[in-house]
Amino acid sequence: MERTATVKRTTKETDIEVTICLDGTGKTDIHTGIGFFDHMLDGFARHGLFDLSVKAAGDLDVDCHHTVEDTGIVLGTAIAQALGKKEGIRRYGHFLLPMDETLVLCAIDLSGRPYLNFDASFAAERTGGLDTEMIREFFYAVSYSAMMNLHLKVLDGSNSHHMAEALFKGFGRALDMATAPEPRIRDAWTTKGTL
Ligand SMILES: [Mn+2]
Repeated sequence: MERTATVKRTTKETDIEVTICLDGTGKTDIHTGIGFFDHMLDGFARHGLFDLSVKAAGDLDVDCHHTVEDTGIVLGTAIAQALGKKEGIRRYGHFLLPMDETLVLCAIDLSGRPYLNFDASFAAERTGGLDTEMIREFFYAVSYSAMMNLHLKVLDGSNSHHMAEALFKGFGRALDMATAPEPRIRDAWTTKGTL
């Protein structure tokens, strides 16, 4: 059975709908109104082999803040719903993603205890229509709403586009590993009995 979820969230600032299938092939349909953010979410889904649809209409006349943060909340919620009880999965995932001069580390524990360790500083204030300071806010929102432990570190890098893209792709790869089925176990992989 495919693990999939659709989550809709509407506030005075944004109107967002996300559908994710964790057992997909990397098919995407992403429209946030921020071209660079679409490019990032596309890289995340393609490299995680998730099918991902994102429709976000936000107050971009203010700035990109609400749209990016709220998309993170809805995506994280959809990931949590698609995972359900997290039975029979690997739980931990990690990846080292190189992109030209950039090297990014991502490590994940689908522990049920949200935590973000984000270590990246961008030379550019903006990549396309995305304020680079929003990249941390996005991952913070995802980690808390999906209740995952998420470590993201740019170990090396100078080009902000590469750094951002490597973070999203590395996150996709690591999440694919963490959500992958582990046929040797039937329950959640923990000594506590539940995640
Ligand atoms: Mn690119």
